[in-house]
Amino acid sequence: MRSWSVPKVPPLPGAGVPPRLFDTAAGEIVPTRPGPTARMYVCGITPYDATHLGHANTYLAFDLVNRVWRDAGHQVHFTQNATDVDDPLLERAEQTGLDWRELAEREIELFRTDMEALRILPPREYVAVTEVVDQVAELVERLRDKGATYDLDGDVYFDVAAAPKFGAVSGYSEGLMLTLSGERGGDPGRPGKKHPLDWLLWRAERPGEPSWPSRLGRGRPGWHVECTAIALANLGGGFDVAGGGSDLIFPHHECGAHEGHVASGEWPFARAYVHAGMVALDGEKMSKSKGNLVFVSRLRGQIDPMAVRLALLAHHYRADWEWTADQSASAEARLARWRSAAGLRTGPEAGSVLEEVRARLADDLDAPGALAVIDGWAERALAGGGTDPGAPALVGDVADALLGVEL
Ligand code: 5CA
Ligand code: ZN
Repeated sequence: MRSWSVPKVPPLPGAGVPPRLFDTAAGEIVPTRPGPTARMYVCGITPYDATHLGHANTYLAFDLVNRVWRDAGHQVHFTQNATDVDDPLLERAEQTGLDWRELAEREIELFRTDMEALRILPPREYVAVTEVVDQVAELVERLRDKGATYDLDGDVYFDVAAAPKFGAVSGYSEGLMLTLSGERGGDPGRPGKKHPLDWLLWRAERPGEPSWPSRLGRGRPGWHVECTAIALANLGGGFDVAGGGSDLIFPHHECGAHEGHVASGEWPFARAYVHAGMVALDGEKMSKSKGNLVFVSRLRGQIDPMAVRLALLAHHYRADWEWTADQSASAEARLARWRSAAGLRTGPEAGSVLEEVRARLADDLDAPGALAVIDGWAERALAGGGTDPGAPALVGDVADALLGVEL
């Protein structure tokens, strides 16, 4: 489906280096080593409610990866899905009396507007699951042909015994996996399964639920396999980064990795699994199901979207943190300082600002460190220091190209 518009990215002198990133599977910060084209898959929204700050924080993290790769001279092939058919969406549609398709379409459109306002670089392919049900069914058939699945009352399950490296992405204990599977859309207690951690690949048609014809019978895709199918079809196996929030480590990225492994024979399915921290409100993870949300669309009606971006960048992407209203005010104040400084006729030399911001971001996306570099320059500039006439414009370009903050 339609992606969203591409923000301008000003060119910068010289080139940066590909970022080092914390890979959940490795349990440490590792270099990314993309080819001429870096390949990234980032899990998209389930469009049953508006984009909240937690979503924005996650997409912003991967936008930084995108920008840093580009600055290092790479093309970036970035793909994202939208889970436009899934239980929570169907439930919300039922509750609100809306058609599930209309609900999904409306929220996806609002998401596009939010991403544009935040200057998030769009994916090359933005794929709704309902557009590719055939591809997903074909992948499930491929897994079945490899002997990795079994049938349970018409539903198709992945047999965890067919995944010799199960656990390699999350590193979680079986006990934790069982708990999380129950909390995050799995069905560890369903009678008849061979193993509680086996997961659903294809859900046979139920009365009143949407379904599509396939050689597996009428039904709809299970959650994890949608992303595996979309990533494989667009990026191929062995892509550079699979991304999302840390709530996707298990079961979503774990299960997807083994589907990809069995289907393609390639391991690892993604070279790095990168996860953003959780944003909370009032002590609890912001989530559509809990309803403790700060919507991006509402906040950007109150403050400049670039201040929203700065408020998020003030936290390291891997940190779990809590949103408080005072963060709006400090982000606005920072934006005003940066704009004043970047509007001066002269300023202190800024070549070092470029190099230091590059170094901070290449080091596992240290955005707070990068902000501090620009803060320091702005303070010196506003104090009247510096006679370089090119410096204010260069700092403006650094903020825009690398941090996505247009001054
Ligand atoms: N459609 C699936 C992925 S295939 C999904 O998880 N959708 S979602 O709408 O629930 O979340 C979209 C993205 O935002 C995911 O990467 C998720 O990890 C992230 N996310 C959700 N809640 C938060 C939060 N409170 N803080 C940070 N990131 C979050
Ligand atoms: Zn996903």
